[in-house]
Amino acid sequence: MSKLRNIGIAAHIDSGKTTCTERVLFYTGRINAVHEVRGKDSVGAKMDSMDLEREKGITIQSAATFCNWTKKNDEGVEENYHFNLIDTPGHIDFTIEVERALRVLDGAVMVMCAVSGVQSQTITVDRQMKRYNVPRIAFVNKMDRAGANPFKAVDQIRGKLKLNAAAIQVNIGAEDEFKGVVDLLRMKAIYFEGPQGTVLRETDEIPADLIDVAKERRQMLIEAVADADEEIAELFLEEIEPTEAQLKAAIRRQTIALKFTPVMMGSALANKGVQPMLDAVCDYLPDPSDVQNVALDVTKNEAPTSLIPYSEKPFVGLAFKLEESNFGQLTYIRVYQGTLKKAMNIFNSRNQKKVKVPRIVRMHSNEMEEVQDVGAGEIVAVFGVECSSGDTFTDGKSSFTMTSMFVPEPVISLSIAPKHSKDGNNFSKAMNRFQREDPTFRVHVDADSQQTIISGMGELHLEIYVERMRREYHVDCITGQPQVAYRETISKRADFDYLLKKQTGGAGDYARVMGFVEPNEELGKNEFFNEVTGGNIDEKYIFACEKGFMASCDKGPMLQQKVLGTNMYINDGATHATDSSEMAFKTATQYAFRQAFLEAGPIVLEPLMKTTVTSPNEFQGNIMGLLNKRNATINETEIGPEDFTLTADCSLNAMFGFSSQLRAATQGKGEFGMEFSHYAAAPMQVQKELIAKHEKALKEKRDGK
Ligand SMILES: Nc1nc2c(ncn2[C@@H]2O[C@H](COP(=O)(O)OP(=O)(O)OP(=O)(O)O)[C@@H](O)[C@H]2O)c(=O)[nH]1
Ligand SMILES: [Mg+2]
Repeated sequence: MSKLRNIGIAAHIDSGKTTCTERVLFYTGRINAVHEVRGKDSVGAKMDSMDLEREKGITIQSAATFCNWTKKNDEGVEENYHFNLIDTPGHIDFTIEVERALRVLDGAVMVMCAVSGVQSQTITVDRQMKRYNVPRIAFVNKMDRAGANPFKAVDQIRGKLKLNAAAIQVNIGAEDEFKGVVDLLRMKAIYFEGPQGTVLRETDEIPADLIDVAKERRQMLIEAVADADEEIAELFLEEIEPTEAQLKAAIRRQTIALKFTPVMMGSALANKGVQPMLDAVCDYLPDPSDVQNVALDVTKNEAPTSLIPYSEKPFVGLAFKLEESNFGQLTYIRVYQGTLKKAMNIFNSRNQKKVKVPRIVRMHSNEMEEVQDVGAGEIVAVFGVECSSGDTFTDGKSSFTMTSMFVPEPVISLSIAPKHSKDGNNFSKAMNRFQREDPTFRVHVDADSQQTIISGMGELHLEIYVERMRREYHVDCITGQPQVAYRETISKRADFDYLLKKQTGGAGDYARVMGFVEPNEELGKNEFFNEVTGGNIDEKYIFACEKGFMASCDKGPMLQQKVLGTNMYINDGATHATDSSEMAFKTATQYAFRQAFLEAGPIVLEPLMKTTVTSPNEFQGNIMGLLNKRNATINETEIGPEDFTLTADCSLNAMFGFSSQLRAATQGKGEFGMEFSHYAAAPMQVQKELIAKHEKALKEKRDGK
């Protein structure tokens, strides 16, 4: 177990995660030749196995693989390590892939670009790593690029991500002249030579012009570790130089304790620096037994219980990702405790369903290798186990469930329909599949228009599914304009007293509900409160009221968009002996809600996006102009020697078409990224327009009928 590492590679888009992973697979002997992302040989990297990924040169789905790395220990003895590795996508639209990888991994390599440093998605990934307490090492990639500066990245990790980080290497040369690194623990120079950097030449001779830099950086490293580690702090105070073993042990301790981040550097594309990074994974990232994993015991009121990664213990595993394959559903499972064996019965904690495990495989991107059993701490995939993503499995002897992962809300949606009606079957098959695989992709049929609406994290996210529908299911689709997912809320309290009374021949409808609606703090979950005393409304009718409230929140009174941050209290009412019914109370509550909501200072909310734009300095004026036109709030501008980066809050609504305008304004050299930040009130004018447009559409539909 001490030789097992479950690691993820996560970073900003295009920083070189897949290129690094390709090198890892090559140096560990897992693949025989290196193929580049967007390479001229048009083969494409192993981990980007989907055609779409290879065409676009981006990762869309995370891919898992495993490999063995032989490392010399401090006594010079070779030791064999086993890695399970997940390469994740950088584009924010596929962020759920990062989320669920980090949920089950023990450690991560955060890749950064040596020119750009900390970028918008670096910040997102940082947040995700912090959410699941994932220890990490940082790898500053692209040291061969013009303007590369690894220490700028270190400063930004410290400044922007607020992490106690220090370089454990310094670079020998940079840009075209980048040759290798100086290892600051051993004070040795390492050069990467031979074909594809496979030959490591180590020497005690540090280039003369680097000796001072290396000494200074080593001192900074010791100071940073001393900030977190008592043992090193004591030595530091007594001005004793720690030994290599002491320093290494302290870096490992504090990295695992999330109090220190060692930073390394290299260039995956130029085949430099990857092997020491693999050594660092062994040296500094935890093995499964170094990490605390907790499950909730359902029989003991969900008391948290530590899982013990012993293969002899009862089995507990978490299904963190599903994939439809030619051979049926493929379920990725992290084994937290016990052993998973072929033909064994496992139980889904959510519904107690028993399933037999017909096949266990280890994944190597899109290929698989069958295995008979796997022990604690491993990551594998199984066939024939129907479940949802996030389900916990046990051997039936315990009732553990593990907390699931954070799933962000979709912000953009569009209507979709198959072009030819004969494709209806495949269309729904694909929709079902995509929805089960990806919790951030939602499908619903609008009750009024009968249109199928898909929602997701961004334009690219939805575009990819439409394209996959065409390629994998041969269904051409017609799609509507992308729509922003607006929300509705209120700004003050309003009381209601609503009487529903209808007499239509036989039994009538009667329900009276009284109470108020009120905004809750910070756009929280909508809540319903029953404060009726004295039995004026029967318990079962209260339940119907709550249902009415839920239905109203699903389709708000202004735009029929979801309601946020609104509480409803019912404190009195009246019931009729014969005419009251659950239906009547449900309906009355919906009317009451509508009335009160519209009196409670209603607001249309729109998603604000944290937007990061990077471009050569000469275009700064143009970009400012574009953003000002969109009423963006500019939070930060950082001007580098050639490029500048700015972050701004922009409404998603105003950002449609931005990518082509940015391209035009920067001769194609500007780039931007967008990530959902929060909901905020839309400008008054926009609110009015949206409501008017919605009412017009409603009226047209009514008249049409
Ligand atoms: N100059 C230089 N380019 C690199 C380096 N590593 C990767 N690249 C290039 O950067 C581009 C993106 O590389 P990828 O490996 O696909 O990056 P990624 O982080 O996996 O991207 P996503 O998965 O889409 O987020 C490709 O064109 C690579 O050839 C490097 O060390 N130096
Ligand atoms: Mg990639």
